[in-house]
Amino acid sequence: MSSPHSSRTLFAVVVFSASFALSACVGTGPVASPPAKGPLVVATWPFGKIATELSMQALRDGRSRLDAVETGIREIERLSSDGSVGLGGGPNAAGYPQLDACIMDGPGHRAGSVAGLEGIVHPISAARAVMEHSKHVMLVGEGARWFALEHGVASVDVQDLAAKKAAWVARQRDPNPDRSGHDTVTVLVLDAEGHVAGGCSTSGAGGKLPGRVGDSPILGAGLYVDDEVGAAGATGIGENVMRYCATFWIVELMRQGRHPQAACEEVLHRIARIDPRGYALDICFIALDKQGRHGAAASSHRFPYAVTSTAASEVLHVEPVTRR
Ligand code: SD4
Repeated sequence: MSSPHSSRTLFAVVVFSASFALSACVGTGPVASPPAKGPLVVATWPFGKIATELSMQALRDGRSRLDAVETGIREIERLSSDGSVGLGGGPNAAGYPQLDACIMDGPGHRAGSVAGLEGIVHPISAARAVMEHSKHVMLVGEGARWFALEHGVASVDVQDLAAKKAAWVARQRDPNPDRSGHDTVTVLVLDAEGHVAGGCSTSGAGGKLPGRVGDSPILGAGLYVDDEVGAAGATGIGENVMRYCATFWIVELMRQGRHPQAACEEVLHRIARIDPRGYALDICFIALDKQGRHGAAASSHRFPYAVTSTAASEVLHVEPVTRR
């Protein structure tokens, strides 16, 4: 026969379980993904599915998680698929692309990053070269291009860019620069051994000033990887990400036990609480943890992201977070 104490306990367990199930279902995003074993690859946007599938194939072929990250992102850079990543991406205000990218590996906490890169076909490979062949983490502009060329990363001629910039200045700069065409491919990889890595590549915000650097090549802003916890990546208006060290924050919430989905949502709410723009931030996050769980969140619009496991490859969607 159960004692009053044990029936109270049972009641508490039932109420707790019911409210947990409810909270898992009522959110704006999909029901939080259950734990799964790696390998797992997650990427931003529908075009990210091309990257996640190539990354998974690289892992299946026995290649490293860094090869997986680089292979997936290189293909998006090659395709310049939505006019936003790679040399075919959105130009800056003066009419030419300046590209940002970074790569980070969980084991060893190693990273490489390039920003304001001109005329380099695969910025992600340049970032990897910085990580693997220099003592540094980040190179920018002319030095980054020089380093990429030294390491054999494919390039195009940039001699006309100075003239483009001069013409833009002579036009007294465009009063209404084209702000369209900003997107980023961010790829997060959990390999079969349970290690994480990630990378991102972008042409940055449409209509940006020459020399503007966004969140994507900044560790802890556009990308962060921690081999004890997992990884997180961002896309959207970089200024609204980098002022909050958003991906570092997401990873730290996961370290405290949050599911990747909950961590992404929480950081959005916390940024919206602080920021004068509230939820009008135009930012999105993806995250995965070492247990093979993933999630995403978006501030202001529906956000599709790609997930490829050994069992399935799909584009999932999250609705913008419900304001609180
Ligand atoms: C940037 N975060 O440079 C990038 C652009 C982007 O969707 O991801 N847009 O601000």
